[in-house]
Amino acid sequence: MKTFNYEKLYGNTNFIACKSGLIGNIMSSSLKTLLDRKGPIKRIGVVGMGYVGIPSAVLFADSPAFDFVYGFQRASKTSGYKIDMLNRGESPLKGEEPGLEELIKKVVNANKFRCTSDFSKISGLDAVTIAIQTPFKNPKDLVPDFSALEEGIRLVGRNMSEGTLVVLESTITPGTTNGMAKAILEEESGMKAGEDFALAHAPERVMVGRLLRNIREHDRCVGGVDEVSTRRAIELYSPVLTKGKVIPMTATAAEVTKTAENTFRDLQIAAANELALYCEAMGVNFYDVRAGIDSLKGEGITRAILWPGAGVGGHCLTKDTYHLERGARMNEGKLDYPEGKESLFVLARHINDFMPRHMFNLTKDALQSIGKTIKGSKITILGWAFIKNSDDARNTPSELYRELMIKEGAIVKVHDPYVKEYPGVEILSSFEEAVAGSDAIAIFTGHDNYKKYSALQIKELTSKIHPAIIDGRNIIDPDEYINNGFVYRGIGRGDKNNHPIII
Ligand code: SAJ
Repeated sequence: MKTFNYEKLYGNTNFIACKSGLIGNIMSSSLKTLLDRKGPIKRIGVVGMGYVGIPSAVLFADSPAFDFVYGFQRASKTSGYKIDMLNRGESPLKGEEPGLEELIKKVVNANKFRCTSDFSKISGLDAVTIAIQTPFKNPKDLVPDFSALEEGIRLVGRNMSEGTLVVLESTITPGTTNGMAKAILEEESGMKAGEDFALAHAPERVMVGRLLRNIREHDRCVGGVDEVSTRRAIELYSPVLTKGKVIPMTATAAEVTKTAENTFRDLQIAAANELALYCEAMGVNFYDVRAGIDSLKGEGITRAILWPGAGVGGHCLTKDTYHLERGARMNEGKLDYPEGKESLFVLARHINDFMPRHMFNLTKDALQSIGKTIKGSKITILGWAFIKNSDDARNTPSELYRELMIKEGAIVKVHDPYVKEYPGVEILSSFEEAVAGSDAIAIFTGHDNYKKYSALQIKELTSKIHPAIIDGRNIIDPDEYINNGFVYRGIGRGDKNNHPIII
């Protein structure tokens, strides 16, 4: 683990310079003096006990560089249960999260971590990070729902002390740290950012299923509203990084970096989805084409073709494009862009949002090929989580498909091995019960569990002569199913989607 040289960081002004040389505005001496007097960060608060806040808090708590960590969670009906669970050393996150439960137990037993809903405990802490969801109320008009974030920032501002470092880890519209966040903290605390307290943005880069590893091993972009804030934030994150390194920049550059990296990923997925749709139309196998394109290597040629699928879900890719768009459009006057042309990034969102509807069209086509309609058919959705082997169902692509099916008069059953409950949807944990009597099965999530079932086993459960199977994650072998009398459809499988039905 990296040791932290406090003197070296503060003593030497050109310790770290990013390409632009800017790591925030000029170094304000008053804040530097204040922090020098305060000394190194020892007591930390993490606001928001979710997929980002919980692993961050226990990693801070597990670091010998820090003395104690509070996890702050509102005692709300939906999330209050997490407080007692965490203080019992249990993880409220149900998916596969290697090492997380053990680490929670360790830091709770060592009295280095405690979860509380008493936000007054923020006073006297040296640093507070905020990891609260930042969804979009209405992507079309680029209106974010910052209500939860704003409330969190207000609670921090109301309770923080002089010299506290506040770090926003949530993904936010570029300009928010220097804008809304700074204004609220100054209003609530009566203090000034960059003089009486430090303020920075250090966006999270975690993926469910590898939360701890991602925080330790991914590089961390850290951007303060001024140079002292950036350095204080570097002091906070350096001790928890193992392979990752800190990348200092300005707060706005960090906001753009985060929103852009997710926007680019979404764009790459949209390109794969569009190519898959084209491959279906032209009767070829996307995966052959992908392997072909991927074979062009060397001379610095990289071909990062991602994977098509039943849709893009989660709390990140489904909204970060709109944060980036909003950041740019808030500078409309300075933006030079082709007249009347839609943003490439937003178009990518539309293509990825179309994929559950494409799954619906494939199901309709498959049933029609055996003289059935969606109306009255029994449809099974395999996978409600947005990503495999996880219980995370935020913005799951399965939801639109289910709605379209119900609207068309189908009887829909949903199965997921990890997601236990979801507002308004009955999630079955018995695979057999979910598939029994089904006319069509749509694979929405590539859970490893599903790979253990054979075509014959599934056919028996459906007790249909020609059940339909729609593979939205390319996890089954089309020939195994076709040869067992299934009607097969797969995203990107133009080579198989018009197969003759084997009697
Ligand atoms: N997906 C595809 N095809 C692909 C990859 C993903 O259809 O080739 C779908 C997935 O099935 C899922 C969705 O996209 O429904 C998102 O998947 P993801 O693998 O991007 O998972 P996230 O959203 O949890 O993680 C992303 C990551 N961002 C980048 O890699 C740039 C992660 O590093 C971020 O920390 C995370 O967003 C976040 O929290 O912002």
